[in-house]
Amino acid sequence: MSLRDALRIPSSQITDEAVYRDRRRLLQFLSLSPALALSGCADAEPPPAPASAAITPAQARSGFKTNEPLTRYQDVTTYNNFYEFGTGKADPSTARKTLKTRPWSVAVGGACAKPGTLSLEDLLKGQTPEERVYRLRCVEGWSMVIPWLGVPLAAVLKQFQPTSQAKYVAFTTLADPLQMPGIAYRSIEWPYKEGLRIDEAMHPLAFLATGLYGKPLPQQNGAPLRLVVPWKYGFKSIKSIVAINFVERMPETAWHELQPSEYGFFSNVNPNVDHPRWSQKTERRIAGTTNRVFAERIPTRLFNGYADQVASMYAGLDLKKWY
Ligand SMILES: Nc1nc2c(c(=O)[nH]1)N[C@H]1C(S)=C(S)[C@@H](COP(=O)(O)O)O[C@H]1N2
Ligand SMILES: [Mo]
Repeated sequence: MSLRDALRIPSSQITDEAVYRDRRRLLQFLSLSPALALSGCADAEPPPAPASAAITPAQARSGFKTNEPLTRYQDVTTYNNFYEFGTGKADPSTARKTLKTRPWSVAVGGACAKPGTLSLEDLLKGQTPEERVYRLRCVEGWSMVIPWLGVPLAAVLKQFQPTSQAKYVAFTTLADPLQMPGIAYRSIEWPYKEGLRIDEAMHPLAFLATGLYGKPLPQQNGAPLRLVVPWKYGFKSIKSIVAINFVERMPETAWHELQPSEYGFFSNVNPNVDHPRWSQKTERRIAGTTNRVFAERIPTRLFNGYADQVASMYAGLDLKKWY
């Protein structure tokens, strides 16, 4: 595939095409001038998390399900962002299934008492799989409702006994050009990286998914293990995780590295803070409809509708400054 092909917009491109084309043009620009991608200066550290951000278990559980119509399996698994397999929405599902998801291991390290590289089976041993029906809001302005299968992130992280130096958690995706054809293009500074503040990572809504619709996770959705953080823009929900690190400083993240003025570390869904190039007030809901072209536009909600569960973590934080 040529670079031109990789950046071509397929005629099947549907949701928010103008916005999407714009984002892709930025990518093209950045990948052709790598120096620009590195020109962002480091942000100052944000104020620490409030001391008591605890929510009750009942409050947490109220966010675990929603009665909103589910996005069809077919759409969840064919309309994807997974740039390691190409930048088109259909690329991840149509790419040859070259990603080898078994055996799979995850290296966990940094500020913790019990670091180690564990097989996926050992990482998840003793955990009880749960279903979570979450909204997923992409920064591009479309959203889905997805029934995930997996385990709470906190339960997995606690096994490694993070120390008091562990202020943030950094996640890394596999970056293997032999298994991931999109790695040949510098659309992102591979490997894809993401991060959470430690209290966000330990929040009951933060989830590690291993499946969806009761089935194992397809390659295009981030098999065999991906993060799901429902109150943040979709790009925080990093796929095909191979490393987890407890760190003291706010870690660099893939989209922030590419364009710091447009993609912040927190990236909480917020209709009151527009993307510099488009509004975030509404979204096109790809759910409960057979036609995603004319999927209805609905208002975007603060923290993607999870404010009751998560807002306390950001008390006193200027959400415009810490976008
Ligand atoms: N490694 C990796 N993780 C990723 C991405 C990616 O390109 N690479 N795309 C992100 C974006 S922009 C979104 S919206 C979600 C999409 O998840 P889905 O395809 O399962 O709906 O995955 C996120 N995780
Ligand atoms: Mo996204």
